[in-house]
Amino acid sequence: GTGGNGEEGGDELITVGFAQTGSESGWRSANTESMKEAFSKENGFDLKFNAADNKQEAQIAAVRSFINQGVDAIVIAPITVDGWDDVLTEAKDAGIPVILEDRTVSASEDLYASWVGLDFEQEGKTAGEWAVENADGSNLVILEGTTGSSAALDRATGFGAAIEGSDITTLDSQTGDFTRDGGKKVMEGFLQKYGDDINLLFAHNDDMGLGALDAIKAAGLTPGKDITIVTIDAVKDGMTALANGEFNFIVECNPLLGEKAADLVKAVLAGEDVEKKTIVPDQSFTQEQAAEVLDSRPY
Ligand code: GYE
Repeated sequence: GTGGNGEEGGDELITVGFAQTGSESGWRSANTESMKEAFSKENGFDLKFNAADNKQEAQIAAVRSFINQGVDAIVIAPITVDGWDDVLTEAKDAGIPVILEDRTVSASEDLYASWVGLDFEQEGKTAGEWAVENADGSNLVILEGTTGSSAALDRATGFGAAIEGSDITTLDSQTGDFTRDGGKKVMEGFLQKYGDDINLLFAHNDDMGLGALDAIKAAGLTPGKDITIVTIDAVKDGMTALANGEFNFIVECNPLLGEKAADLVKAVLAGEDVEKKTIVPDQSFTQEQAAEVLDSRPY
């Protein structure tokens, strides 16, 4: 309006609905923060944020509500790979482009404009290769991420391929839902069942590994010594445990995807051709490397 509302470019803000998984982990907090920062008013966005508490139906309902509100674009961090065809088709029919961030879906590529995320299979492979090199002959238990999520499925695939043919014996593998609490409870069960036969733990994320530390200590065992621990994410608390010698190896998973996602939304709305897939590179850390970089980690 001519009177002005004091809000610079207020009329031209791009309305974006972001359907986040929930708030299950340190990685997720860092990802949410990165998204909120990138989709800020200063950057030209009006962000509608929803976190679905890791419930697929709630996340689909949030996307449907964004469609009904007529947002300009929708960003989804899909909890599970399956179940997206209907609502993505509804978005497409409504002419609302969808950008995926973080995890992938099994739905046809025609149903979304672009995806930015990580190579979860490679993360699992890197973790598995380290385990074979440094803990061959061990008895392994695995804390899996959320069942049906691409992060859990692909990490399991990569890790499994890397340890195939080694002398690592998998005693058990169960989901801890990517949470500290889940990791703690499942690890307690593993320790009750297998006792000190367990000498290797692979957790699909830092938080489950951190929860498992409590269970391991309560069982009178020393994490990082009696049980070698490999995790994925490299968030602050995980890196602290690694630098302290309680974890043995972490494969990084970069949560700072906001800027790239915001660029993709702008490009797609401007009618530009964009890459269907953007993979953000990850590194990995030993205990020594964690101690060196700990202070400079941004999350
Ligand atoms: O590793 C885990 C989070 O999808 C990459 O989800 C993400 C995973 C991450 O809960 O901590």
